Amino acid sequence: MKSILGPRGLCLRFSILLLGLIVALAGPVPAVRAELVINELMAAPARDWNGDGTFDYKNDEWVEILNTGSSPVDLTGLYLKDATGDEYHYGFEGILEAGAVKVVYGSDAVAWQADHDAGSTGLSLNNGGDTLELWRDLDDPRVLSVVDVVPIPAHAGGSDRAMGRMPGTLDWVLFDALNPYGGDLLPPGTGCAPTPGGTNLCSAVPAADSSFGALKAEHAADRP
Ligand SMILES: [Ca+2]
Ligand SMILES: [Ca+2]
Ligand SMILES: [Ca+2]
Repeated sequence: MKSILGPRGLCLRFSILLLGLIVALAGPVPAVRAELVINELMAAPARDWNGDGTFDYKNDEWVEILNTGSSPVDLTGLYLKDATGDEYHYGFEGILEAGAVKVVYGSDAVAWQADHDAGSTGLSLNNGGDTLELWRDLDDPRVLSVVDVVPIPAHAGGSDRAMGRMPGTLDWVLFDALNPYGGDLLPPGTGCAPTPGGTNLCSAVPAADSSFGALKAEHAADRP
């Protein structure tokens, strides 16, 4: 009897069986996860952080992201915004290598906004408290997701005080060498120096629980 699949159909069926066998023998394919996080930020600069020779409260704000994963990440389609409004303040591009950080200054955001007819507010980090959000927004309505969100409490908005993740644990602390914080709110002070564009460095021992969950809960309790 002639096969209804024909020679090409039989060949295709054999190929599918062979592929299935190979996949079964190889086991599950390991997922490569992009682990991007907001790593450090400064809401209230009081000096020339972007190195353009002048201090400006807007241009010298900065935000740093970190690739905690084990493979490079394409940053296309990633955006920063704060708690106010729906407008993105900055759109990333380029590749971020595994373990690498990328810093965005307020002046970078102003330049991006000028190129995209998106105002001129810069990063717009409120010194009195804010929320910074990292979004993935590809031109596909199915691919819109929040990648990381960090509440910025008012005490983290002190002049030249950065807020960032401890190396290793990724818990939130203050990098407050330039303006030490002596209170007991989260994130706690460490006396360590801000590191815009560089890996966070700090050997201080932070408060027992400066995890994101604790920070978020404490910040929520501050709100009316
Ligand atoms: Ca600010
Ligand atoms: Ca400057
Ligand atoms: Ca840093």
